[in-house]
Amino acid sequence: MVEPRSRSTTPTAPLKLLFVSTPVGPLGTGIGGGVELTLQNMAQILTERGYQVHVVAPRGSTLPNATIIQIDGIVQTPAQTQERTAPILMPPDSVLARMWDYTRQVQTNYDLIVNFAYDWLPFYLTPFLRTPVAHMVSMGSLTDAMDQIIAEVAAQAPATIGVYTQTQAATFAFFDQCYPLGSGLDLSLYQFCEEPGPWLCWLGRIAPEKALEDAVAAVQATRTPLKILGQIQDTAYWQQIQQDYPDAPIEYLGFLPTKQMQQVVGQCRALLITSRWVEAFGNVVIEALACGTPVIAYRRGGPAEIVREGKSGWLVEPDSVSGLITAIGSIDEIDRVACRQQAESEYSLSALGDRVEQWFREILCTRL
Ligand code: HBI
Repeated sequence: MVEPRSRSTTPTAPLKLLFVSTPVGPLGTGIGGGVELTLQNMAQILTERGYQVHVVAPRGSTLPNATIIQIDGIVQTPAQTQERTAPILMPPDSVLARMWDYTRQVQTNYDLIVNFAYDWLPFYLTPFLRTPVAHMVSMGSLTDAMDQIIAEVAAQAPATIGVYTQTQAATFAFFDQCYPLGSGLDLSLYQFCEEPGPWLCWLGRIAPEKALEDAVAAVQATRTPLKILGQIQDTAYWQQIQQDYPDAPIEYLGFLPTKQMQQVVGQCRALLITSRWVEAFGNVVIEALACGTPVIAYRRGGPAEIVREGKSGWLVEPDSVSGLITAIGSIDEIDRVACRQQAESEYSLSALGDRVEQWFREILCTRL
């Protein structure tokens, strides 16, 4: 009897990829926020699947098991600190300019370049380059100059504008030309914790757009101890919070690497997300769910797409401290096992890897 032929899917020859990092700071320092984790996780799953991944990044960058080309130069001003009408900023001796000059020189060694910078230059250079560029857009609409240059690339090179969520895409006029990728984590790095301590936690870059003061105001009222983790990006802002809430039950633990961070988050009753701005995604949300820790978040941006109300946490009226206080009182209604299960079904590294491979295929076949 003739054996039925297995449906042969033509295997895509493993691609040679060049990842070009965010220029706001070295990878591994936390200054690059969520996009650092995205770059690291994409590099990990694609390397595991046989792709060659090289990473161009500012000097001082670290990345587990990836080939990094370290580039000198002045880091870029964080885009979220700029006015909407801000002109394009390029410091002299810019690390961004140098990373892309290097990329120009080596481009023919790669099948695809992936840009992780939320900056004007990589988008402007895209049509000058012979190797196709995929753009991982890490934030929602912030400035007119970025909106305009991304729109031009979206029109010239379909499917090359990757975003985290539909909510983030919706902040752009070209929302229907964005390719939603969600995110993903190496869940083996996150231990499920069944019995938390009394603490709540807050995790992220300490900067005005993250509105840490709302979380501090809420725990001041409920007298629930709050552990704070993350990079202090705006020192004056952090000092102001401590002055405004001198006897709030808060403890700052610094920016911890994933292993230590997840241990702390897993022991907490809930993660508080208080962002003032439209978070593109909210990696910290799926990091908490992976530990079994429910999430209390403003109904705004990516977290509002991730948190399942009453299942993996509570969504709160944006900027409402009293809403946070009410949700804190209802945390024990959430099943911590359901939180971990949502991370496993929707945000595993392999789920992200599938979505990214499909994205690359769509870009390259439109190029062929
Ligand atoms: N600002 N200019 C600029 N470029 C980036 O790549 C950038 C940024 N601000 C924040 C940021 N990237 C990352 O923290 C994102 O994950 C938000």
